[in-house]
Amino acid sequence: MTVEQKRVVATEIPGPRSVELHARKNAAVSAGVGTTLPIYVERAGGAIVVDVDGNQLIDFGSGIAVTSVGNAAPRVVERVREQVADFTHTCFMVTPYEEYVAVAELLNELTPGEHEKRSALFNSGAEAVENAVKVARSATGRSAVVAFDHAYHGRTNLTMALTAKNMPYKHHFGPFAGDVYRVPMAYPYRWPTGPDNCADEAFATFVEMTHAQVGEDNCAAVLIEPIQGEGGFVVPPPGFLPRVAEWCREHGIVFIADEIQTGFCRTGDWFACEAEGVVPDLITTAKGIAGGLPLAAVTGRADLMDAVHSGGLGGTYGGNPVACAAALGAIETMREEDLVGAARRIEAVMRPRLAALASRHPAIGDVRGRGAMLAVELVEAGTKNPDPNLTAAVSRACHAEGLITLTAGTFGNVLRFLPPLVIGADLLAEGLDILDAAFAASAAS
Ligand code: PLZ
Repeated sequence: MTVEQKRVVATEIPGPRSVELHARKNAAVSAGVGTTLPIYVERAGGAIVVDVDGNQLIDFGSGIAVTSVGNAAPRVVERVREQVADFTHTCFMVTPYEEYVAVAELLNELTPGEHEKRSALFNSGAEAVENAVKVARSATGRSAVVAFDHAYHGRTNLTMALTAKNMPYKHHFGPFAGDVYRVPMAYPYRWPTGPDNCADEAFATFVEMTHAQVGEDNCAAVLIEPIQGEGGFVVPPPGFLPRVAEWCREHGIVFIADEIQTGFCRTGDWFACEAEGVVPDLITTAKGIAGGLPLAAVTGRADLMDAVHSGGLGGTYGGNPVACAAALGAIETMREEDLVGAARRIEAVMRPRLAALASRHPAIGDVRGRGAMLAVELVEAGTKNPDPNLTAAVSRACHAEGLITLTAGTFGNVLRFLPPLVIGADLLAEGLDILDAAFAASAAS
């Protein structure tokens, strides 16, 4: 690793060169493209991001759960270097290459279930979700898709329809794709009759609404994130996912797990579905799969994936050889460095620290997540009223001290943590100290 794994705050954050670049950004880039933290990146390695002013920030975001193997991970860099010198593109649909096939083989092997599988590769998470729906529709001859409250599935037209939250994802962008239905998510903290009733009641409501408003025979797919990402790291209570999957199986409905944010060791398993032994019919992956290069996939039952007519799935860049090489390097890193174990060790350190923080700050209503995908939900003390302002203030205070944090949640009141799985114990502890101080300062003001 060429970047020293050390936090450095050399200037105000953002520093003068970043401020200059941000002015250029505002003059050149569409206002529609937002910025969480306007420091401009010069280099990054492992769990440190270096900006153009010489600041070195601790990364608790991993570019939204992408660089799980660390930024510019050595095996990823090496494979990409070799591949880019060999050839950059041919289009897999025109003249194929081994790297794509090798990634598909690994996906078929690593995703849950021992059944025969096939994969297809794409460029982005949204594209993978769109294609999973295409496969489900083609294989079942049905069209309806059921999605959940607080879901996030992307920004294309169909995936906007599948995403729950209006601002900023959908506002003024309709009309959206049809035949999409939404049901309540099993969200223990906010379940009206309390967390203990959540699994049973949410399952019953899902069945009732799907039966009454869609009809099982019209339903091609049920699409769910096993732990919701953008929606605020909502973890459904034990038993909910297995029952939904089983009910889908009984009715010939394709159960699609969107593991774009949860996949590839993030939650302390290769895939989040494994925690409850859930075997999805189709699974969508992206983000962590390729250590920072754009790659996404749909993997699933061979009978479903092969039901599509030849030529029905594809795209110019899907499974680009450089992105595939990166994926081979990332997956090798996950295996060689036991990143499943690393995610569990991160949880073992972070969860007690977050719980301790919650005991001191009544604004923390809930601590949740799994593995290295943890979050706190912030409310007005003594209520469950979301507090997005405090959430933003704490996040900003972290940024000012050189810690990259992200927010999430339908109500913008969730502070989420997605450190690279290779983060060292010292940086992890230092990041948590900064968070602690940020809470103390923001809660006091
Ligand atoms: N499904 C579960 O988390 C992407 C979105 C960032 P793309 N989440 C980060 C933003 O504001 O655009 C995501 C996800 C889940 C699908 C997607 C979509 O993946 O690669 O961003 O298209």
